[in-house]
Amino acid sequence: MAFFYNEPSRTFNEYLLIPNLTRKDCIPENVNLKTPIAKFKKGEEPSLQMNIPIVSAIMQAVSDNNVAVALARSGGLSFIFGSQSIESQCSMVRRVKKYKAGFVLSDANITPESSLREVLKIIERTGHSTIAVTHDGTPTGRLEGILTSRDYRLSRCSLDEKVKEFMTPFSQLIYGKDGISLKEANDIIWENKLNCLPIVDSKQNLVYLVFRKDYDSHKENPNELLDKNKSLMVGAGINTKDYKDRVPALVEAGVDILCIDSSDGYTEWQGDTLKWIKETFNGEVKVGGGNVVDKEGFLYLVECGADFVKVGIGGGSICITREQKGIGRGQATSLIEVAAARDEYFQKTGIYVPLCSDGGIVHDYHITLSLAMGADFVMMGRYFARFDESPTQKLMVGNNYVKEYWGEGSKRARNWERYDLGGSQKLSFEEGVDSYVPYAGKLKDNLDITLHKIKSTMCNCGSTSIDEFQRTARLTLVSSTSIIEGGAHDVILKEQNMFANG
Ligand code: RVP
Repeated sequence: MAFFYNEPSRTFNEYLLIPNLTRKDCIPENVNLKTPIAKFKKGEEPSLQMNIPIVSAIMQAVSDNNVAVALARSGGLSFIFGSQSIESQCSMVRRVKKYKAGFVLSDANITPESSLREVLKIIERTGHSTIAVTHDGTPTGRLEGILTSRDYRLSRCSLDEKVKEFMTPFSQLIYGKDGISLKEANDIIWENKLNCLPIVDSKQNLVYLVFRKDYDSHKENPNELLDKNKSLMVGAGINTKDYKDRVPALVEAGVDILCIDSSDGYTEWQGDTLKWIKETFNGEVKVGGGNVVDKEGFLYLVECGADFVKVGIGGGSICITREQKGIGRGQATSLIEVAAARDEYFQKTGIYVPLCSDGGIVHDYHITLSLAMGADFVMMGRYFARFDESPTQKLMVGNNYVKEYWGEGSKRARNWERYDLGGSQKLSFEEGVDSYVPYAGKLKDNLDITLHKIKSTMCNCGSTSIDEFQRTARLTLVSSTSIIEGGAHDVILKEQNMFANG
């Protein structure tokens, strides 16, 4: 006979926190949200930590290099989506690793032999009017010159004219040397009335461009998540098919941590992938596994070498796995069971394996609940898809701005590997939807509010660190009628903001 769980599985909405004594030192400014992201031994400092307990989802509509930069600058980490070619995923990772505030990798580039016609196409594609002319047309090739709209007159020039005939050549350019500070670059820009300063290395290869406007908007960010070379940290999603090619390329590109991206991680394919990575890189490359929803799945992945374990099946906002296949479990119940298994494993072995709660975060307080239930960090897709930095289009629907957001298992992403269970049969069906989410502005502005709410709740519960919070939090189940009591009720609201959540 099949096994039956006695209790129904539950979601975050069914729980609330009970305040503990708030000491006078429990104020949001004193709350430290540092959290481990890879396993470590009892008593040792975690080898990899984040400054906030938040990562962005391994999804085309969420985690490209722009979100990765914005999130790492706020202390978290993105896992760049894996449902793209190895080359383009590595190029996104490189862009994050090379990022320096105010210094940008040129993304409009051309060769000296190209024509004005091709220049116009690049301007249309990128929206940039400053174009770097490099010997091979790459962002880091030998710099031959710079092109701006001041260099040609469309009414006079032939579209066949070659770039080298009208560009400003390197010999006439003012440039900065690699290693120069942003302040020094900005001084050169102002002294010479420039809009853009190219930065080159000792071999005249282009390294960065510095634009006047970037310095103006540059703000210090004390929470930035940096590696030992002071580059921003970034993760990447991988699959269990092409990992022998993808992982070495990502490591070469400088990735800090990997995560196997699968809706069901309790598989031998995932076990093989973890073991191969651990053996091939002598345990030095960090990799998470998942997703799982129970003790068995957790232990399996940890024994195969996972550095962290991702929890959750079917709770994602765009996910229809539960409807399509009938597998999954309420996110809160999954997390509570896996966290208990993790704590037991820690008692037994002295090794602490961080947990990531993935999917289904609708309100900010769900993040706080996840931490109280034992997660060390959360992964969110919908949350980040709403921001300026996410890779998708902003559109006007009705009277509201929205952004597109689609699941990795939707026809649009076609990331069938995430759901594939091996074998030669190639029939695929959708496990995700294509949708809109309300546009919400800049990542940092929203994240600052979210973090403030988390810190405030932790203060109510008498905690100034995640570790303390996990040990001392008290949670209660709520009845369906008390859920109604929790919202505004029995009043006529003056303003109905349909898009308020986050
Ligand atoms: P959410 O934050 O609720 O939007 O959920 C994001 C999570 O949903 C991802 O991290 C992933 O685990 C899951 N996902 C992504 N695509 C799909 C799908 O198409 N079913 N599900």
